[in-house]
Amino acid sequence: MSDRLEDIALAMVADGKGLLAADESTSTIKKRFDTIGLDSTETSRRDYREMLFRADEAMKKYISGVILFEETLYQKAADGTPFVDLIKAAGSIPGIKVDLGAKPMAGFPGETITEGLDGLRERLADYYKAGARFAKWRGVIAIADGLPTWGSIKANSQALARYAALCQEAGIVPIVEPEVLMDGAPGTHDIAKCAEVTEWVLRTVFTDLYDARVKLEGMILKPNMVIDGKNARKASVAQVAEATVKVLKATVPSAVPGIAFLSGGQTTEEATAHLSAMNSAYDMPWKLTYSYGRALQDTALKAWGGRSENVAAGQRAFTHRARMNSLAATGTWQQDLEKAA
Ligand code: 5MM
Repeated sequence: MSDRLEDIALAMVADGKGLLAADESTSTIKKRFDTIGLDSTETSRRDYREMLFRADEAMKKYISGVILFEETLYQKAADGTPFVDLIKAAGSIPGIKVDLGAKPMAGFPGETITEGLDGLRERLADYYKAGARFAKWRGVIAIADGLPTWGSIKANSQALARYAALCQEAGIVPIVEPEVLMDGAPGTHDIAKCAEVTEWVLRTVFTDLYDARVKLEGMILKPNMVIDGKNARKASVAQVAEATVKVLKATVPSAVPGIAFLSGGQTTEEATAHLSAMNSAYDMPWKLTYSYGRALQDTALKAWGGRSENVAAGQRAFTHRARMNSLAATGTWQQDLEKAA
């Protein structure tokens, strides 16, 4: 595999492939395991992720890369094989979440700033040695009464740009993830509000990326879709697709090779339907694919339930979701394929 940032970025959004976001931090994976009544330990986290990474068909055919949490990057499967080697053997690329989380932003009640820039150059060098060829940093923007503020958008955008520049210096492709939340409180905004905020955020981010001298050809954008709040869902699949494509066309330069969406609290099937609707109905200058966490994992997590006898069932569920999203990435998903399965 070539070491050029441009080639890695293109491989990440290869036809019919997308990213598996398996970078839940320790507190997030605990919340996920709580839903199946499983304790989160180093071993249970290993077993869960090993189930996913050993789902051969999914990994080889549909998953171009996996975003890992630091623990997983250095972790080994039960038989001692490093996870990085398992992922590479499937022809997929290991990546690493490098931000240290969204923390309350001083002076900005209800908003967060993502931390992790101090010492990042040194950490990136270590992650590169460990095999990571792309990274991810997530800035979080909440919509509520009077929010977001310009102060929080600007601070998060500048942090994303600084992070992206450091990644490229280290030979690592940055995934730039500015997430406008659909499931933050109160989650009652309409789709027009989401469009307005997403456009504001993306315009700011691309200005800051330019100012930071980030090479657009060597990055991937991971945005939210333009969608109404989780507690006010009304927009149809076609409306979400139309509004999302409109905002992206207005803000994302065509030099960016690919856009890989987060699912952000959409149901698994919604996330697939929206992606497919965009790819089937619009001509776009970039690849549009998935970088889903929950939308790729939820059904697999439930089918597995933390029990070794259910590993095959969990892998089947994961493979099915990955295949459906692969079809969506080429605009050829149909709802009856879900029922058939
Ligand atoms: C998998 O979750 C990622 C990390 O979350 P925490 O740092 O809060 O543990 C998250 O950034 C994720 O990669 C994206 O939000 C996409 O996941 P979803 O579930 O929204 O598709």
